[in-house]
Amino acid sequence: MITTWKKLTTAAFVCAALAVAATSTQAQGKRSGSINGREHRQQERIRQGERSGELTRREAGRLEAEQAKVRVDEAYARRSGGELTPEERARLERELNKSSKDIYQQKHDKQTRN
Ligand SMILES: [Ca+2]
Repeated sequence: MITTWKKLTTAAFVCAALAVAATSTQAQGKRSGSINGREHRQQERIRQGERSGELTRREAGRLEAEQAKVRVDEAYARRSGGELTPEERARLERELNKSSKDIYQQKHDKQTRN
């Protein structure tokens, strides 16, 4: 019971954070272009990998989860009004460097859907 409740609470928090992220993405427009632009492009790369079969469903699922984590961290960093401090920005850039590398690796390993 307690575990289920915890899971629900966590899920609710993630949903709320993603909603905040979506809202702030719209509100921020170009000012935060580099972070949101990178998130967008990485998401596209994952979709492309799914279409081409370079990513197995499992690989795609893991990469999607990694993207979701970055968006939650971004929402958390923006909670005070949208602006990122240089430290927050640097941290998100680091996470995006890692996820970008992970996408590359998964698209170029021997596991494919076909
Ligand atoms: Ca692969």
